[in-house]
Amino acid sequence: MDNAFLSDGRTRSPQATVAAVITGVGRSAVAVVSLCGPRAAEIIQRCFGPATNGDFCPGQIRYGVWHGVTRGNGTAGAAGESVVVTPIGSLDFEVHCHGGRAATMRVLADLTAAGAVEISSSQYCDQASSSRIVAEATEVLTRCVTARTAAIAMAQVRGVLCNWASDAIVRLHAHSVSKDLASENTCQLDEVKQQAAAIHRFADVTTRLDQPFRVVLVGPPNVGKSSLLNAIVGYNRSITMDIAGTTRDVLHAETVIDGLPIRISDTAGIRVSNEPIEREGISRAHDAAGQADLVIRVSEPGVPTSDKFAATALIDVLNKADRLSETERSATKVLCTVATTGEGVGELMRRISASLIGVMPPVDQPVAINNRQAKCVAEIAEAVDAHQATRLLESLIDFPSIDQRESDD
Ligand SMILES: Nc1nc2c(ncn2[C@@H]2O[C@H](COP(=O)(O)OP(=O)(O)OP(=O)(O)O)[C@@H](O)[C@H]2O)c(=O)[nH]1
Ligand SMILES: [Mg+2]
Repeated sequence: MDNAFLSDGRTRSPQATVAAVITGVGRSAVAVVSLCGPRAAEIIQRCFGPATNGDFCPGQIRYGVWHGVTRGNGTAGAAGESVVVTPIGSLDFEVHCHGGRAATMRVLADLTAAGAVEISSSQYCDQASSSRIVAEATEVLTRCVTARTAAIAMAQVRGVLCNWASDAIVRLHAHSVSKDLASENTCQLDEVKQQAAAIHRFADVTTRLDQPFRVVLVGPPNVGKSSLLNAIVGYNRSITMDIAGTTRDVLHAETVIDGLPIRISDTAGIRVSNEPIEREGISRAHDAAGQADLVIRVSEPGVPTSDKFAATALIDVLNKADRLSETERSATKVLCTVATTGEGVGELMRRISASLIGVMPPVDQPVAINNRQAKCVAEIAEAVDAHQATRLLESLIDFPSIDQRESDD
């Protein structure tokens, strides 16, 4: 923490206590303001009234009221807001407040009024950790726009992957020093490799936590794809009309469902067509479905869904269910919706969320947050011996190697 810079580029004193908003700018339910330095505990005690008594311990979640500081002109801060404060270490705290700009800026203003120096999130990333893993996770965290993706990035900022890798190095090293423990060493290596493979299984999703999930609506013309998109996002993004072939291109809308950032795409109705523009639209619909995390295959009563899509996940929807009799409706196995009234759309959103959450790791699990980390864990999963695995783990963390540390000692 000795080489931090002030916002104007001057080097700050090594004793400075710094504050930075480390969550991304944009829609987010919760924002995180980090406070770090020798005066952090004193400043937190000045601004924050915990709901329960007792000393702060690292890793705790302390609810309470943010009452801020009385300003130099004698005015008191705004009315208290409920926040969560998490001590990370004796010198580091996180304040989790409402994600709106006013609430976040108020916390930051109180911290600086109490003596902290404000720095940008990128300056914070540069100095947050001696481990490259944590610095990379901090950088991704600044770009996450929903609470659910930020929680996974935040766990890595707190060191979940870094701790796993350090622990694996220690385990492999401890057993490699004794020849008698050769078989146990093989067990340790197998365990580390399995854990690396488990981390890599989620890499497809965890390496793009700052990107929305791709959900694509496909189906024959006129079944109500555009109407469903509008019902999901809550405004008329797409033109809807009782003419088959209304949508020609792929249209996108960004939304958040159950804390998941989602880019939902509407596509041209798929049918055999000789019309060049429509054919191009249909080809683009197939491409979009091929790259989707989730395909919603829409049909209407009497119109079969014959198309097959090689998507990771698929939800079938029967729209225009208002045209079914009660008996027909109860005999239908797929999800029924009426896009024009919103009926069934809530259930469709629940299924979208359940399907996508299924591809995400539990929040407290180590994850590879970028391609460098994903490549590294993939190689660890294939390591031929403990020596190679150790080298790869060290390059993942980017700490000096054990051999280097021993020769330094
Ligand atoms: N009765 C009824 N009509 C619907 C429903 N959903 C959509 N419609 C109507 O069906 C017509 C076609 O809807 P769109 O949303 O444009 O259908 P689409 O699948 O996007 O059509 P293309 O873009 O041509 O592929 C419009 O007139 C809508 O108002 C529904 O659930 N019930
Ligand atoms: Mg359409």
